[in-house]
Amino acid sequence: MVSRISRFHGSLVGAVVGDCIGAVFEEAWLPGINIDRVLRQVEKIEADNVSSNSQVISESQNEDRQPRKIYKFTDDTAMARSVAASLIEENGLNVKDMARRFSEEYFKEPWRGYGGNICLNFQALKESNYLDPFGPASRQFGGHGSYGNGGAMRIAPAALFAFRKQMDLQKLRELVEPITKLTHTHPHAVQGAMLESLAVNLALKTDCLDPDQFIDYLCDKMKIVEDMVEEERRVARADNTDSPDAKRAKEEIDDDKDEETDNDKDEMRNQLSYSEKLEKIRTYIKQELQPDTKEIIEVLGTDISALNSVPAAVYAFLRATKEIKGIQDRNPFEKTIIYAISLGGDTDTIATMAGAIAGAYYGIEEVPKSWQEACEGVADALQYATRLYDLPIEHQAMQ
Ligand code: F2R
Ligand code: MG
Ligand code: MG
Ligand code: MG
Repeated sequence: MVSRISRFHGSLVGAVVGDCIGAVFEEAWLPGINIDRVLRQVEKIEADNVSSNSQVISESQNEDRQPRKIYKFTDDTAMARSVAASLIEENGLNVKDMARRFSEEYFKEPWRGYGGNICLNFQALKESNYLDPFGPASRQFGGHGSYGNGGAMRIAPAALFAFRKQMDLQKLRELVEPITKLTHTHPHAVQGAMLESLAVNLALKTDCLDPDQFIDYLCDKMKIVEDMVEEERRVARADNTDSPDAKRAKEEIDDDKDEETDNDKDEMRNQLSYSEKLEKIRTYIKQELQPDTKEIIEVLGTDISALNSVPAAVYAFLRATKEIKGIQDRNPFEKTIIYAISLGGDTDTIATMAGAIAGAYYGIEEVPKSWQEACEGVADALQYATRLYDLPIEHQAMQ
């Protein structure tokens, strides 16, 4: 059986290697990548590592040796590190502290490949001295908030924290929702972060993976989450109409937003919800012949939106339990990352989310040493995982 500490290490390191290796392909935004191409990249990382290790042995004899290439992490890992550091230092959620860490990290290294709009958020947070940590995000996109996957891509440390504190679904939501809403207030972004955190949390406590049961659990929880988020929206709308001033202000905003709101509704009507996509995944996993990449991209999605990327990450983890042509000699963790990247689109983010789930199940022993040595940020991820694991346990039964 894989130890819990190995799973904590595996999850955070799995996320880092998914980000670093996936980032090699992200900028191309390809609609599916031939698995042999991804495999060649991985083999290059492994070969570089072997030759660099033999060079270390002969260091004194060969001073001209090439330094080994280090694969840089991107915004996905930069933000996950802030989530981990804040939860550890505060032994809980302090939204102002986390907002400050996100923003300071961005201004220190703005070149990490952040999303187009999130940068405006960091600027506004800094200018307001973090006094209204949810304000800037809630005003983005005409008040709809960002539906990007930036909330889900960074949430793995919160899933580990929730596991350590034995949180139930409600407590998990009270943790994940505000962490997400510091930058992403759109319901799809919040629900996506919930799905990713539920998947990591479940992987941590699963000893013998049954894909159908894994989907069952996620589907049940996501139906509850989807209802909760919808109900909250209805209540917020009703509350907004209380005072005459609020009524007038709301009418003005509504006039501005009428067209956009209709577009938004149309878009939501045309998309499958998370629980509907999970049902699709269930069907795929059960069938003998797995669907081709084209169908996965069309049905689950592989773009920068949360709704069109978190389900693909869950699928990649479960798909790796099956035969995948061309990479059958790889262990299931490696298969998860290689397959996730082969889906194309937002490769670093889908691979980071899939890596966090796979690492939480298979443990650190399954993450190749050569990948760990080639990816920037692995040593820090190991430390964050140890510190999260060492936090005091609180007793709130997991449901
Ligand atoms: N952005 C990238 N990669 C692009 C490469 C960057 C390049 N190196 C460069 O410097 O130019 N990757 C990262 O972004 C994704 C996560 O994005 P996040 O944090 O969700 O960002 P944001 O800005 O909130 O949303 C992304 C875009 O989605 C559209 N969008 C979001 N909500 C919308 C809404 N309600 N209505 C309309 N559009 C909406 C916007 O175009 C946003 O800019 C990850 O892939 C990460 O790796
Ligand atoms: Mg990125
Ligand atoms: Mg982001
Ligand atoms: Mg990305």
